[in-house]
Amino acid sequence: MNMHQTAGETVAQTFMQSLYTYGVRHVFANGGTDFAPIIEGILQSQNSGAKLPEFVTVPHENVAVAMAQGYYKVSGEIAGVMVHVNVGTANTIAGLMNAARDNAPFLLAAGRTPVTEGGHAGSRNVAIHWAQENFDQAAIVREHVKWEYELREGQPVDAIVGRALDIAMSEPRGPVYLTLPREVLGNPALPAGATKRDRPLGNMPAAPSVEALEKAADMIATAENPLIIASGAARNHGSFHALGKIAADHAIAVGAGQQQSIATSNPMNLGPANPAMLKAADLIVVLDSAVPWIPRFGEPNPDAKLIHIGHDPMFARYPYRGFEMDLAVAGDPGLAMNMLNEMLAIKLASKKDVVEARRKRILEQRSALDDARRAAVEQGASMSPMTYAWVGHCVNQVKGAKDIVSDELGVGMGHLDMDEPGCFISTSSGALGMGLGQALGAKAAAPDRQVITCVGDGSYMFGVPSAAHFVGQAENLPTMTIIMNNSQWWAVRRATVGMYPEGLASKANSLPIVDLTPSPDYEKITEAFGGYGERVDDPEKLLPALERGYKKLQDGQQVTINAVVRTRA
Ligand SMILES: Cc1ncc(C[n+]2csc(CCOP(=O)(O)OP(=O)(O)O)c2C)c(N)n1
Ligand SMILES: [Mg+2]
Repeated sequence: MNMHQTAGETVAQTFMQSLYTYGVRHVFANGGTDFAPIIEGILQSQNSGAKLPEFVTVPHENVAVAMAQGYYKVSGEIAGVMVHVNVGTANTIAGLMNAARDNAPFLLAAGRTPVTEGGHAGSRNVAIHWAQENFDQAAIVREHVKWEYELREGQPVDAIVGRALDIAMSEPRGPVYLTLPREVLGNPALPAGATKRDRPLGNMPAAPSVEALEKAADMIATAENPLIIASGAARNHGSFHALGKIAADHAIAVGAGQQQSIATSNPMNLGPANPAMLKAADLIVVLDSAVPWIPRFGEPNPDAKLIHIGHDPMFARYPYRGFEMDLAVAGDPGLAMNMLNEMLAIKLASKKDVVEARRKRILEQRSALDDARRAAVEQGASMSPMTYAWVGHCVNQVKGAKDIVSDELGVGMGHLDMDEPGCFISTSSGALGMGLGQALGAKAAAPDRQVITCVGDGSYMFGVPSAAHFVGQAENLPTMTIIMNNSQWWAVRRATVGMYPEGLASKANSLPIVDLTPSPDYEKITEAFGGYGERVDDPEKLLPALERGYKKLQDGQQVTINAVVRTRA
């Protein structure tokens, strides 16, 4: 092997071309010395006309992994992320943890520092090449990925890319990790492996057992007050509609959690299941929900029957999870809802009066909820600092029906009307700092839709705003960020007061490791990246400010509204 690579197709080029062949259109990338064959390969491919995914420069890995998740959540398509060896991998970890819990697949590729000290064009030539070698680089991510592998010399990179993407896209979906040593990437390309067959990536989702669903349908048909809890069930748009239909057809109340799983206007949608709803139910279907309720705050009636349905109703990747089950059914939640719906049509045909009496009760509950929602908005109309309800209501006024809201401790879903699936993408899986990047990924997936990011002031800073605004400007991916600025990490305050209700923290205004003061002019950060910003603390001025911002967003400018809010109710 020469000490300098000569022209000719390399493994790096095959790697990138096979990503394209398998349907990957974007790679969110943060480079380093391991990228030499990638960068050279991109230029070579431009000359040869070979098709590659678009490599998007993202100046922080946290933003890159969040972009891949937002991209998938909106398009249903898998994206790539490529980062620099062990250190770039380390910066992806919080995002990877979220992706694993959210079942958001992407291919995370990382270089590996050269392992040879000479003899190859890619051999070590800077001091960090020694420093960046790990005994086991994949150990950094192994707990949070479905599969990981290192490409070895002589192996068919196209087949390995196909396998990685297939595994990521099989249910339950999640991220996968592939390491690419620099020498291997710089090797001459091998003859192509098998060509890609014409089929979707991943396993076709498994249908639940008919026998098990018949049992479930019998249990639901004999229940008086069945309840479906569906926090994450509508990751797929089909299940959104299937859940809405079964609920409406058979008058079944739905407790919709932090994720969008059913249309806001569906009269059976009762918002997040509260302890009273849990207690009133004599049967609960836990539909693809990792945490259907928090036992300390209220549990179902001990006599209630509990049916769990989902791709993996045991949530085997959660170390401890103690929710009881009378029946556990593995399979696609949307398919399950469609099949159950048909079974219930037969089993409930003679019980129309029971179903209609139940519908009446649910509609009353729904109407009380709607009244409470209106009352909270009215109360907030004149309050400064502003309330979450007021900001949510105003965002609802400006947003279009198909706009996407990326929420991270932002306004939440309570005051937003969303009747289309894929309009609300939250990041509620533990690691903060995903909201901004997720919004950018959503915009890349749906350039014709407007994307609004609602984040807490803490979440905004976790999201590496300079890197996110950089991508917004450089890639022409304008989004509107609304910062819920309560000048603190309120969640940390709540945790302290929750554990010590009579403690000193409960009486103090200012708390250590909670306050984010002095609160900076967040709106000005966007301006450095060609954006438009406003700070608003007067509730009357919020709607006009959002309207001005939205107009600029439509004109292609990124926008930040720094909304000064009081702590959550
Ligand atoms: C990466 C990461 N670091 C720390 C935390 C712990 N944490 C949870 S909520 C929170 C505060 C978030 O602040 P903000 O976004 O302003 O929302 P608020 O609580 O004020 O509503 C923190 C620090 C976390 N979840 N993730
Ligand atoms: Mg805050």
